[in-house]
Amino acid sequence: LASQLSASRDSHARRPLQAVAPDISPSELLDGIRRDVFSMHFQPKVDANTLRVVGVEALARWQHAGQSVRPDFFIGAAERHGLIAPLSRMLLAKTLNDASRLAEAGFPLFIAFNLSASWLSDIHLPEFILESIQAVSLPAERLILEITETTILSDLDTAMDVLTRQRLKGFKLSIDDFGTGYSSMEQLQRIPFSELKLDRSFVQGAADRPTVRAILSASIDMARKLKLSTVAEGVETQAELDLVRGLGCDLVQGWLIAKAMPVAELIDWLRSRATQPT
Ligand code: G
Ligand code: G
Ligand code: MN
Repeated sequence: LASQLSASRDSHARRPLQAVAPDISPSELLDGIRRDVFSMHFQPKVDANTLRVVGVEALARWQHAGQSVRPDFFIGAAERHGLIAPLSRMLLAKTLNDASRLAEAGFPLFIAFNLSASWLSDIHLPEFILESIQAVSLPAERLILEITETTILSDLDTAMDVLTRQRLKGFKLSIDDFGTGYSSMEQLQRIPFSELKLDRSFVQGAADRPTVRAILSASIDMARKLKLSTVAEGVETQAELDLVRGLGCDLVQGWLIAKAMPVAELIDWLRSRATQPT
């Protein structure tokens, strides 16, 4: 496992990686949970115009040999081995714990957590999440649940039931990786989302491909009409920022602003940003 993890650590090919990723066995996962090798990193989401930080997305990491391995490996493996619930419960607890630290440090930001497809089919999930946030006194409206477009489509009925109850409890719902799943708005509008995250392949492709730009532009317009706030993912350059800002995108997230980082580093980053002139 050690060599497999380090061999693919630097790969950026997210989806192809999943297909070739070596499987992680149930006992390796359980052992990882027991030894507490997982932690959360946080990537800022900023206002596209003012660059003010409004929230963060929690991204799971496996601390391994001094490196942090991205979740492509272990999330998929946990789903296949029926271990997504214990893993996700632990990741949510860590996220909420770090969210408390952030709030105590004076940064009551929106916290986005990625919900796995297989955890979503648990009908007790809305109650569980509510109890979890109440335990750390986080207001429900501060939690955003990101669900990938493909997840929603794979079981629209269950997704609709569980997600609607989550929305009723006050959490915000976000459509993640929009543009990759061929869903129709007719399907998506049946679920009470408040945010649409434009997949980074569209954001990055829009600069030099007019057809991609047209899709991006149409998606942003449609989102606005549906009163969804929009987030451009994977913004790496000033040109990409200018482009999505020009198209009317509300928020941006990407390496141009910051990579995901542990909560202590995030607090330092937020503090140094607060004292800088803009
Ligand atoms: O940095 P990045 O490699 O972190 O994330 C890769 C993918 O893994 C993202 O698409 C993200 O949705 C997913 N992911 C990251 N953290 C989590 C998590 O805590 N739970 C789930 N289910 N997916 C996650
Ligand atoms: O959940 P989601 O699919 O949105 O996961 C975000 C993923 O995108 C994470 O793997 C994160 O590390 C990655 N990411 C975030 N910002 C950038 C960026 O600017 N460029 C690239 N290539 N990847 C990014
Ligand atoms: Mn996400």
